[in-house]
Amino acid sequence: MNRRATKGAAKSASPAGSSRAASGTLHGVVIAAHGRHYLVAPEGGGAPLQCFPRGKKSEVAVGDRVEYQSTSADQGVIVAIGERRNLLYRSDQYKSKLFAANLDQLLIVLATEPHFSEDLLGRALVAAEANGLKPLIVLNKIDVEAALPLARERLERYRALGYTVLELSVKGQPEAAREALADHLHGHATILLGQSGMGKSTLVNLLIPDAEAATREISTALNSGRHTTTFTRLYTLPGDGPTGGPETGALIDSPGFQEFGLYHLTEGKLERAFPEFRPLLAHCRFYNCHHLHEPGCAILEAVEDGRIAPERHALYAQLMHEISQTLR
Ligand SMILES: Nc1nc2c(ncn2[C@@H]2O[C@H](COP(=O)(O)OP(=O)(O)OP(=O)(O)O)[C@@H](O)[C@H]2O)c(=O)[nH]1
Ligand SMILES: [Mg+2]
Ligand SMILES: [Zn+2]
Repeated sequence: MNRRATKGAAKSASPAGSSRAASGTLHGVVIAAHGRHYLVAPEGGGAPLQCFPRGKKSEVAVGDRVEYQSTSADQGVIVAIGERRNLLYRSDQYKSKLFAANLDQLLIVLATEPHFSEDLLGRALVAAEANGLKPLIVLNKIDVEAALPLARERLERYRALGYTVLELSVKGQPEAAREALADHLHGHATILLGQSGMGKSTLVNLLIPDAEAATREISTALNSGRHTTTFTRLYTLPGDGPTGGPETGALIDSPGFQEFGLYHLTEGKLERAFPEFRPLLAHCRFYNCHHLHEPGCAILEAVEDGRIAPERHALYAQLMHEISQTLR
């Protein structure tokens, strides 16, 4: 998939309240993705269908509203993708990988152990900001007391930037975790991102009563079946409506990952994705300042006198380098 194709994928959205369009196609929401296999929940209810996209390229994402035609009782072909509010994805020089579409929030799941990557955290925050998603950070497994002080210390910088950090023990104190998350999640479409083993699926299982059973079912249908999550899956939060579309509350579990390339960002989006840069951007000497080596750069001055953390500027510089590598 390339950038242009992603943009071009938008087609007519479905008419509200009806799953049957005039042309004989049906409407639904993509609730699971695993390679070219998708599960589509029919709008208006009913059992999900296993669907394949028409054509070779797979540009369908979890959270997409799609038009499909059924080919048998439980199978179908996706023929069109509805207009997207947004599309979260990662990319390197050559290819992109879709996370999900039509999101409101990005919940970054970290843990006291295994040791989390601050680079991935920084990238996830940038991705959230660049897509207009509200970022939330969860520090899970606070029951692992020996590792807690260091994890807290590493997150201090992000609290100072104004990001919400929720400290939880999803396994040790499930009720407290549920309570801490309820207001943040209700009524929003939230994707959980994080490295493997942080507790994303444990959190989903806490909040979605039948998630474990549903996961087993899909693992069978999509041919996986390991403990670690291998596909992206959308669940509707209890009491939040039937299909989990953008107007209701949804929670999206995703496989853990180690790389979060953002080669597709533009320079303008990138500089604005750092909240601590924003108030300074108008104060650089040159209007087209890249904030890397320029004289009179307000960002570099702030790094110099400690108002901006050098590590954050280093991440910015690395991401600038990456977007300059894109084959345009
Ligand atoms: N000590 C402790 N362990 C936890 C907690 N929450 C989850 N775990 C454990 O952490 C391990 C990984 O949890 P998962 O929920 O599978 O992690 P994940 O983020 O979904 O991992 P992937 O699917 O591989 O991306 C499991 O053995 C959980 O039991 C917690 O609050 N405390
Ligand atoms: Mg998982
Ligand atoms: Zn500058």
